[in-house]
Amino acid sequence: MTIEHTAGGPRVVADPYPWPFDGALVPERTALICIDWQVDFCGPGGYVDRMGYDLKLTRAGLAPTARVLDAFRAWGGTVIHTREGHRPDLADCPANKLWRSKRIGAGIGDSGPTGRILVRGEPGWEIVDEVAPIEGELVVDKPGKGAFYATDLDLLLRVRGITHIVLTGITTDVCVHTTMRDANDRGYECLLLTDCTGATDPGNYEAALKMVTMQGGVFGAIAPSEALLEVIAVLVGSTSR
Ligand code: C5J
Repeated sequence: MTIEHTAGGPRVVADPYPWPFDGALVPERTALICIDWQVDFCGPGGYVDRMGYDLKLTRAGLAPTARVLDAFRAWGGTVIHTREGHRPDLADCPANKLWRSKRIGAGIGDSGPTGRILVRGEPGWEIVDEVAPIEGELVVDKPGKGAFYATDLDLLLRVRGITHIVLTGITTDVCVHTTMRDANDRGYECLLLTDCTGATDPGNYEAALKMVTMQGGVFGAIAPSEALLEVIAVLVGSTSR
């Protein structure tokens, strides 16, 4: 993999353009957002498992994401984790979301091997150990698919002066995409790491990645994590000299 060196700084070799557009990749203005790496989406007995989908697909991005987390933490960028879930009384769960989940056999609030499905505080709602938050990292709880809806995520980013966002998480076509689209509309420069995300359907995964790259990068860009790690290694090296 080669790095794209420009006057603004090294850029990630990404599709459809070297990321970020302005070459300004600095830890003070960059956040890694890890979306919904919860037992409910990638653990046995959780929501996705109960719906009958293949957990291998949603777990595939765990090891690469753990490597990116290590590098990001060492570099000094902001790390934010999100969790999808509802209040125990389900007061924040729309009736149609509840109805659909019951219809597919994984009713939100129903009890199962990992506690009550998609309910805050239950074992299934926790982030899995491989990519768990560490002391000082921000965790955003969200009732919907997008991480900006009904949360303080935008405020957290703006208070810190974040302008660039790297996304990992599950599922690519649902919560990751909704969050990336919304972040893009708000002016954040986004990169989705292709091996650090997964969907419940391989076709949807591929389509979701392709959608990002249309129109010259309609929602930002995509790249394998290795491409980002190479750039971070250069940036870390240049500041420690
Ligand atoms: C879904 C999510 N797929 N985290 N949630 O319902 O993508």
